[in-house]
Amino acid sequence: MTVLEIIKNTSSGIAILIDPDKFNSENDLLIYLDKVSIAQPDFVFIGGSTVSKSDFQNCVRLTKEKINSPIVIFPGASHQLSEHADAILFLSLISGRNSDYLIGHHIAAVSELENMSLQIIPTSYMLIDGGKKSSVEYVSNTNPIPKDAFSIARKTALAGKYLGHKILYADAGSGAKENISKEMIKLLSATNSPLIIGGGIRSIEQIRDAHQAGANLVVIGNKIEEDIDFLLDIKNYSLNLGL
Ligand code: 1GP
Repeated sequence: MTVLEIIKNTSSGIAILIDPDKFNSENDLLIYLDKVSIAQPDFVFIGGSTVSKSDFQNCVRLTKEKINSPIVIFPGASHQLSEHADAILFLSLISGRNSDYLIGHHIAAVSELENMSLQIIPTSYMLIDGGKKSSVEYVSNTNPIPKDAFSIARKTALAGKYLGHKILYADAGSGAKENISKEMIKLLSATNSPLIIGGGIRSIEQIRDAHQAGANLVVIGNKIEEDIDFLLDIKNYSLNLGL
């Protein structure tokens, strides 16, 4: 199955986000990867708002060596590419009005992408206000959709779908104070696009709520960096779903 098909066919997926910028040394990254591999997440996402090309490529290569889960590029910019990954979320930041993040970086990535065999997944990427200014918001110089602007969020999601995007990623931003509400997830899920939810998720209850509200895949980054034992909770959650 392709990465897109796996996401479409799950209602309880978990992706662990690795931002290569968060590690001070290769050794720190290797220790982290060993721990993530034990949790056996459905996916590893790799990307960040400010990561350099060499750090990015090194991180994907090492992740491929250490972890069996499919690797999906969650790019912060056009240089975040690697042939060692399985797929790339070809993100269009449709909550914003910055042409660089709607089409500019995409064109810049083409000459490398056409020489790689990555699965390219056209993705609507929507930032929803998470209670503090996120790095993506700052770097892209865009505003998120207010957390209670349900009609705007729904219409934005549908516009992305009508443009041909195959998946919707709604993100409260890395380290968000407030994760996306169940009400918002239900509304976005009703647009019938495979749905990825992330930003500020810090508990199993929040993961369960997101899945029950209609998220196919939940992305977790900061919480694991802060509390590595959370990986065990995630593993138990996934195991218990199969019972
Ligand atoms: C951010 O959705 C991801 O783009 C993950 O956010 O690091 O807050 O889990 P956290």
